[in-house]
Amino acid sequence: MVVVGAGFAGLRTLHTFRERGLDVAVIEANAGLGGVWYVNRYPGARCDVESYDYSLSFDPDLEQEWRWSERYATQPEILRYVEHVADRFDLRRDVHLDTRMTRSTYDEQAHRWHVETDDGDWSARYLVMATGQLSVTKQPQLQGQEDFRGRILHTGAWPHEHVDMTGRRVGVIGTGSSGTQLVPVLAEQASHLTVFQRTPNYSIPANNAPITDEQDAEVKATYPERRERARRSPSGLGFKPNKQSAREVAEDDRRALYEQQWTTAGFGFLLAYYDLMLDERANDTAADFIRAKIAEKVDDPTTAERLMPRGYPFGAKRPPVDSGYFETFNRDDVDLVDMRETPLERITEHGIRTTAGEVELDTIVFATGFDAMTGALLKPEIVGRDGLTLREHWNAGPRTYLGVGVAGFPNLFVIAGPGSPSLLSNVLLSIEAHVDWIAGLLDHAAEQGADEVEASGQAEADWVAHVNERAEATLYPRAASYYMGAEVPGKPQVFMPYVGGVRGYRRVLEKVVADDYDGFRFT
Ligand code: N01
Repeated sequence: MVVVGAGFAGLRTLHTFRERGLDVAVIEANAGLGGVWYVNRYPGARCDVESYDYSLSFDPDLEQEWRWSERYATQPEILRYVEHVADRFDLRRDVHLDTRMTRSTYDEQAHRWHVETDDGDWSARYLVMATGQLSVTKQPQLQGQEDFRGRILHTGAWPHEHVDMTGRRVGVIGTGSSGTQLVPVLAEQASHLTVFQRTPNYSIPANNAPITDEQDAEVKATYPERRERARRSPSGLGFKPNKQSAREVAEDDRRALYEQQWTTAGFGFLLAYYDLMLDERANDTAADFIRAKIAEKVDDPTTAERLMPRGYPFGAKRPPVDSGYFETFNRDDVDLVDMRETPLERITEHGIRTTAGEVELDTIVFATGFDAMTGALLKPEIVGRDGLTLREHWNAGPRTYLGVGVAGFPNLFVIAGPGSPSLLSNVLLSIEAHVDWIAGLLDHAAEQGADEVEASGQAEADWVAHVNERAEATLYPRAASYYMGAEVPGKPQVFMPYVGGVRGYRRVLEKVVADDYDGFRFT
């Protein structure tokens, strides 16, 4: 088996299949382990899922011995955890770093994948794409970029050496999760910070805090129950959905619940009422609450107004989970440029020019995100049956069966791919669920004496239709989000993750197993 990517998905795949006796090689383009956590080193980078949930669950001893220090772990701490896992399970010996897959071709006679890399070729029965959902950065091609005399950085490809921002005038373009995490920390370092905002975001406070020994002991005493709660929850985060509608309750009660969720729940705020992503008027109640919070936090009413998201539902773009983002705009040394009022014209030698004039800068940071969900799958060329490439097969948007298999691409599996809960879930939990499920699938193939496992075209078409139908019944498609492919000009506009929730999706997978892996062909 060749696995592409040595982030959490690739390492978990390596461990699971090596334990089952397969020869597994992981190829990884970066010089180190950790995938997104290896490259997203910008100041302030941390996870927006709680540490105890954003961690591997397959080994109870690992769960007990690792001690998280904060409710939301920082990037360096997560990377230390990845390294620990790699050492503890002796994973490094099968990982080939600095090796990029360039092309893979399925050999229909041999039933094997021929995998080409920039450091030699491999042949494998199974090819597993563990390439992540947010691993190819989106570099905006702004006019005049080459003229800029200062430094340009991207949050998703941050340098490994320390970047000293002391005394520097810094401009940040982009106010998604990365920008929102970066801005408060950069404001402390830079002499002046200018944030260039295109779309305001509904950001939720993280309420981050150190984890005490008592809290740690409490979680570890009941870890299996916590994991099970997560698996049975809609998002894989363990939040119990409220069965009430936001529109059914009295305004005071609703405000009280929002207030409580705002100060405790982080991402779980989105689940305050079951219909926030189903009913526009229910969603408006949460959006209004967040806008009122922004007005409370930001002293200058004009700046507050500019920071208030409008025109798309709360949650339809993934909400950032921040630590002091809005408050940062109360500083004298931080400015907000609203690019809807004063659009960016070009990068100049000395900074950024908008229709309101030039802002002089020493450093520009692109916090402009990723070619999400399909970027890393389409970057190399993957050639399936009859010479069909994955890019051709997906020219109108990604098509998968269950987010795992692709018709016409036998023995190819995607971990947490488009068509599965993926970015709408606690991704770590979804990764582990997929790896274990694929293990069962390959056991079944072995029992059948099959050399080839392939999703059928019909099963794929039915699943794609189901994924779209479920998404259409929600408010998710109503924003120009990366879930929709809207972040990259020219990308097909199709809602990519499965909105049916972790619990609902698990039931689908169980049913497919009960029906002898219905939808897959074993030959
Ligand atoms: O990227 P984004 P991100 N000119 O795509 C703007 C995960 N993550 O890196 O909204 C000007 O969300 C763009 O504007 P608009 C998490 O899942 C997790 O912040 O398109 N602006 C937007 O404001 C997250 O959701 C953690 O109008 C341009 C921003 O750049 C995902 O990664 C931490 C532009 C991009 O926002 C992506 O987050 C960080 C242009 N040409 C990230 N192009 C955790 O905590 C883009 N923008 C785990």
